[in-house]
Amino acid sequence: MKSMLKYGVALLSLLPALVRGQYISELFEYKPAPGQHINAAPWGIPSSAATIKGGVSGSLSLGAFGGYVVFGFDQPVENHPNNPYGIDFSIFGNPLNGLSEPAIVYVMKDENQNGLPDDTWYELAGSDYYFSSSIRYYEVTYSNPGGSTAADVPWSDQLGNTGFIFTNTNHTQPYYPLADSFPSVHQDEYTLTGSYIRMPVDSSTSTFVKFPQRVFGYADNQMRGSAPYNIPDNPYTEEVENSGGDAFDIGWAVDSAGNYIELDAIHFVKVQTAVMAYGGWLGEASTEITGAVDVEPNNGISGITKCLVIKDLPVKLTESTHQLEVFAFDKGRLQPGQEIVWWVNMEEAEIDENNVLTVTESGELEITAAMADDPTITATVTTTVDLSSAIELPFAVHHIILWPNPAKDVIRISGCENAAIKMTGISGKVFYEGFSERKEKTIRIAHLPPGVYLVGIEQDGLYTFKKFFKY
Ligand SMILES: [Ca+2]
Ligand SMILES: [Ca+2]
Ligand SMILES: [Ca+2]
Ligand SMILES: [Ca+2]
Repeated sequence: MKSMLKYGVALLSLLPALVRGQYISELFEYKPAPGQHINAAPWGIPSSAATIKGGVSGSLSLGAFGGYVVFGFDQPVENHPNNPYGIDFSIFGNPLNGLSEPAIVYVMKDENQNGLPDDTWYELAGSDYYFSSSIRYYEVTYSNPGGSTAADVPWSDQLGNTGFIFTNTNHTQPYYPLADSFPSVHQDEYTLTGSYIRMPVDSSTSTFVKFPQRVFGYADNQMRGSAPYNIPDNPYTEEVENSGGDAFDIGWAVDSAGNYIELDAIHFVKVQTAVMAYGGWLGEASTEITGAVDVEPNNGISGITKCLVIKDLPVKLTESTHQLEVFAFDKGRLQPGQEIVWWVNMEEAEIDENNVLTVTESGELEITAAMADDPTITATVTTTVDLSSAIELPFAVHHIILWPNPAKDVIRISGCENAAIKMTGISGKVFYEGFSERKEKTIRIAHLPPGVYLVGIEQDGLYTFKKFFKY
C-alpha cells in the first residue's frame, strides 16, 4: 500500500502540464521608478523581485509612474475558453479600501520561441483605457537629487508638466534608484515610458487621501480574497469573489493602434505603474505586487460579464457643465454604440443626448447610468457640486463638444465657430486640418483605421483638446 502511494505521487509529478495554478517562475527585469520603498528592504531592492516567484506572498514595489517588472511562467498561460469569467491569470498586490495604486499590465507571447521576452508587448486595456485623460505614450524623466538620505526627486514629462516625488518621514533612504543596486539606471537622470491613467486623487478629507479603485484591469487595485488562488475574482463586479486580487483576461490585449487582438496564450508579463499621484503623508502612489498565478479552467463558474464604466467626476464640481464619459464593456471588451439611460438625484441636474451634464444648483450629486437593453448593468458616480465660486469661463472653453465617442463614420464638433481644427493620430500624424466658420462641424472618419485620435480646437486664442476612439 505504501509503495502504491509513492508510485501515485510520482505519476502525478510527471504531468505538470495538467496542473494549472502555476506561479511566476522567472524574473527578467526590475526597473523601478523613484519611490519611498526604493533602495530599502523588503520592497525595493533587487532581491525583492525574486520574492514574487513561486507564490503570492512576495514584496515588490515598482515606485512611481513608469517603474516596471517583467516576469514569466514555465508553461504558457492559456487564454482558455473555459476559464471563469474569461480570466486567465491574477496578480496580487496590497491595495486597501480607497488606496489603489494601479499598474497597467502588458502581455507577450514568445513568438520566436527563444524563451526570452524579446517579442511584442500588448497592453491589456483596462476600464480607464478609453478615458480622455488616459495617455498612450507618456514619458517621465526623473532627476537624481543625490545625497545619501531622502531628498525630493524632481520629475518632468513630455507635456511640460513638472513635479516631485516627495519624501516622507517614514522612509529616510534615497528614493532615486542607487547605482550599485540598479546599474541600468543612469545616475543623472532617466526616462520611463508607458501608458498612463489619471488617478482621481480624493483629498476631501485632510487626514487620509484616497486613491479610488479602478473598475477592472489594473494591478494593485482589487483586494485579496482567499485560497485557492487559481480561482479568480470576477473583475466585472465590485465584490471580491474567490481569490480576489486583480484578474486579467488575455482577451483585453490591444495592439499599438488600440485594436483588440487574439492571443491563444502568453508567456511573459510586464507590470508598470500607470499613475503619477501624490497622497500627502502617504507619499506617492507606487504599485506593489506580491505574486501572480494562472487560472484553472472551470466552466462551472460563471457570473455577470457586462459592465459600464463612467469616468470619475471631479471630487468637487465647480462648473455648471461637464462632459460625462461612459463606456460599455462585455467580458472587458468595449461595446461601442450601446444605448445608455441616465438617472440623476437632483432636479437641477440633467444630462443631454451627448452625455453633457448641466447642473444649476450646488448640492450632493449622484449620477447613475444603465444599459438600455439590460438595466441591471449600472454604474454610479458622485460629486459635490459647488457653484459658489464658479468662474465664468469664456464661451469657447465651456461649449466645445465632440461626439459620439466611440465613433465609427463621423464625429461632430459643436461650439466651434471660427475655430481652427486639427485631428491627429496618437503618433502625431495629421488626418484632418481645417477651419470652421460655423458653430457645428462634421468630420468624416469612416476611412480611418481604428484607434484613438486627438482633436485640437483653437478658438479666440484658446486651445481645447478632445479625444475620441474610432472603431
Ligand atoms: Ca481569457
Ligand atoms: Ca499598494
Ligand atoms: Ca522570445
Ligand atoms: Ca469582483
